[in-house]
Amino acid sequence: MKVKDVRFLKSVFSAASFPELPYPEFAFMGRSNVGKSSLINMLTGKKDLVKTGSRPGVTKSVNFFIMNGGISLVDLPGFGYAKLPASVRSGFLPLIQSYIHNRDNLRLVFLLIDIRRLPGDFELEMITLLAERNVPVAVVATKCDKFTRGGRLASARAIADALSVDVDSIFFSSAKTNDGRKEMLGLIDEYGGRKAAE
Ligand SMILES: Nc1nc2c(ncn2[C@@H]2O[C@H](COP(=O)(O)OP(=O)(O)OP(=O)(O)O)[C@@H](O)[C@H]2O)c(=O)[nH]1
Ligand SMILES: [Mg+2]
Repeated sequence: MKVKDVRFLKSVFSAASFPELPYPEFAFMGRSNVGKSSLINMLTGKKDLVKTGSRPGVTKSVNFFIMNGGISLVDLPGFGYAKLPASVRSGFLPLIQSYIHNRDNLRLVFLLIDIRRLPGDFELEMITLLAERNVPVAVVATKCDKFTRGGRLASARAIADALSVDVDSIFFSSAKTNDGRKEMLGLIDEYGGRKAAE
């Protein structure tokens, strides 16, 4: 898929304000600081489309973008960060949960995990919730530029074991080197993006 254009649609802070859209939707989910916003910038080829930052908790709302006039991309706030107080850490969880429950056009969720970390309760809970809603999940190991090829594979194996998924199903991404861009855009195509944007 070629990204022809992408535009910001709306930022919302509650489920009541989610826009009704006729497009297939793809969401980016994961802990704070895993690189959700950076990945959207990388996939769309627009460096400054979404605000990113070195401190966790940059994205505080659910942000909707329209790609190629017919695909909706959604940047979600992050969940958890060990260094933040528990109240802040879990504050976005209800919003993320209501997002999953309210989007009938949600075709696929990219669940991002920092390649240097192991998934925990949050990721397992999201996988369960998404399975209950029959929403496919693509697990993405982000920031793969931090490792050599061998290191990547070892980490992907550990992530796959923790989530009980096949290691070959894990995508690698880097917002620095554009690794994974083609594969992830291909997945968006496959899950309804191409038809939508024609
Ligand atoms: N080396 C490297 N750094 C990355 C990559 N992706 C993101 N980062 C850095 O990680 C930090 C967090 O990136 P964001 O894209 O803001 O992360 P986020 O998941 O949207 O974070 P929240 O909005 O706080 O939940 C920033 O300092 C980015 O520059 C990557 O692929 N490689
Ligand atoms: Mg963000």
